[in-house]
Amino acid sequence: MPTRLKIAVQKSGRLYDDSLKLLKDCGIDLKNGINKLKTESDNFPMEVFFLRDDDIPQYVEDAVADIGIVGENVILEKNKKVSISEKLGFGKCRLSVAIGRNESYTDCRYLQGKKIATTYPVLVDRFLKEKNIRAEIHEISGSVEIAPGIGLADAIVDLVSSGSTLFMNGLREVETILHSEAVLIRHPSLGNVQQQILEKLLFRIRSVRKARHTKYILLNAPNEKLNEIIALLPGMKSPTVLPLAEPGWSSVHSVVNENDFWEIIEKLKGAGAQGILVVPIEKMIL
Ligand code: PRT
Ligand code: ZN
Repeated sequence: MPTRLKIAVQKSGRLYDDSLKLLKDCGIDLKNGINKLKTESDNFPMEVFFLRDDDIPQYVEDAVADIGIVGENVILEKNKKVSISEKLGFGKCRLSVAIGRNESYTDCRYLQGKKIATTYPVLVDRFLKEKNIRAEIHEISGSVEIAPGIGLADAIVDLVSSGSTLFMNGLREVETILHSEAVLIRHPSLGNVQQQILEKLLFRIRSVRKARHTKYILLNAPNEKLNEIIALLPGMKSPTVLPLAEPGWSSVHSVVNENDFWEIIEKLKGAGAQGILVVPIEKMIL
């Protein structure tokens, strides 16, 4: 069997859907086998292992998997010998300190001598040392948010995304220890073939991610306004300009960044652009 790049992804949970979607958007089709532990691709030299997220760093360190997709929070907590190849832009969250909603809080000295419940003892310990605070870390394996309510701890450190879990448990966020998102990790020394497959994969991931943030824009412009309109459009190089059947008018095509999008549209309309169409881009190869 030809060499395949072995990737570990979460078998279920918050990163599962986005991890598989990323592979799909990269044009990698996976066999829908009954085997839920692993599968492979027919059209890309890749084998996929489905694992618990906490185990992924160890599997990659041990080279059982060559690469993996996991939250940066897990990598930083576990301290394994793996390197981060690429941030992936999904699974975004923050690791935060939370205390009872009615407690008064001015700064992190509040935590001095307190009991903190968390599933992230390493990151909490590092944070406390940086801030010169002595506190007791109480490691628990889940449902951290209930610890203050049952008298197990004075504060917690946990992952937060919308904040609703904290809110529902009468807690409020007072410090952010780190921001995290899903990352692609790799074994530090891959074989030549695996390295080449990884580079292909990274090229595709970057093209897909770039396209997600970019839109293709088409508009009609009166020729006397073309220079002004073109100046508003950054594009990859310069915009494409095609004559319309109607004399004195041109069609202008370009790409715009999602972040600048509304501002540019308003300016384009102000400059006389008409019939503006905005369409998603599937892949963007630079
Ligand atoms: O079974 P397995 O061990 O694989 O999964 P798991 O239960 O350990 O992990 P999972 O699926 O919950 O999370 C996987 C990864 O998703 C984490 O390591 C983070 O990198 C990322 N992520 C993003 C989150 C969240 N957002 C998140 N909100 N992980 C957990 N949460 C939890 C948090 O612990 C808290 O209980 O969601 C709750 C808070 O959410 P909000 O929206 O109420 O603030
Ligand atoms: Zn887990």
